[in-house]
Amino acid sequence: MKRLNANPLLEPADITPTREDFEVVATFNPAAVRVGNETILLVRVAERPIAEGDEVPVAVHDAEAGRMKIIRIDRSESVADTSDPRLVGYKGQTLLTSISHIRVARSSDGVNFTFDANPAIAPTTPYEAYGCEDARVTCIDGRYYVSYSAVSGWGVTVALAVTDDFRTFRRLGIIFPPYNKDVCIFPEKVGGMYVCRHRPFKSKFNQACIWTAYSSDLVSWGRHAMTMEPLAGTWQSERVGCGGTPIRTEAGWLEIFHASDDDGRYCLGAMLSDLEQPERLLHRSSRPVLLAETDYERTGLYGDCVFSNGLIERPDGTLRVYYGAGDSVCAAAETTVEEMIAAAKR
Ligand code: MAN
Repeated sequence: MKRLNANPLLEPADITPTREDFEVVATFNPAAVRVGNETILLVRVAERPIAEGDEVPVAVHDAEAGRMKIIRIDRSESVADTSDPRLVGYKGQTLLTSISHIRVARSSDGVNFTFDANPAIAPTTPYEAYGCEDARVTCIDGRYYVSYSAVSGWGVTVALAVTDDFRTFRRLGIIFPPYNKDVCIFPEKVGGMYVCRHRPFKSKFNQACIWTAYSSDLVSWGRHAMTMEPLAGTWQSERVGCGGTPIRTEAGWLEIFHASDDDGRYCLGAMLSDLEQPERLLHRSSRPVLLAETDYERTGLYGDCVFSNGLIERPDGTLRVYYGAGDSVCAAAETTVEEMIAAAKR
């Protein structure tokens, strides 16, 4: 893949926080879709209350009260989790050091983006108390379905919303219970059913694998099947998860997935699955198609990280891969369907 010279495309300085007492810490992991002449990104915007002194301020959305609750954790009270700056331990709970919402950014050239003035999907339901993260968007019969992580003290779940205009979004509820994330919906039915990928978390018995499921209404999912496991001793040893909307090609469904190794380093890979039975993996790349190399990928809220949930195929067979870098900014790279098929088979 070739990175765009304009990278990073969006960064925290490009947006004003939702409140004067908040600061934006990251604008990353964008879903991507072409609508007419516009490229639309659904960006994860992570904010936090501005600290006053030696504290870790945490914002949690209170659905009943309909507003944010700020918890000001004295550093002496917090259980420092130095392994992950995204989390903070407090009174036996694990909280997030930032709260995310999903925001639309628009562009006529796919490179220069402007954020909408207001959030598209912001914490509202009790399942979203800790935030709405990492959207993926799929156009089916002219409507746009958005899946995202809804995070709360009840765990990481997957929620679904639908929009026709990217201005108003209607919530369709939680489609996967905890712990699950990384859901992308295929752009067409296979064997008369909708298809998606999902990613249950690892446990003492299982690794974090990519699963496939089927549905007749996009809300109730079944016929679950394990599709792709991590590979011990490689760049994809710790977890794998799907990327943006799969693309139908002659060689199978093409997808750009993310993977992390035992050191928590995130790379992108290419995979191909059977057109008629997408739960059947055909090929996966033995080498990453993108790994964190530039400054904006190696540093940030969580460095050494490239994570893609936005994939756009252009009519000429070129691919635009939108991705989050260092859990902090949005970037994009360019490649072709042919090249990614070859990479998956390599
Ligand atoms: C992980 C990371 C965070 C995210 C939480 C909850 O720790 O992906 O960025 O906020 O999970 O989803």
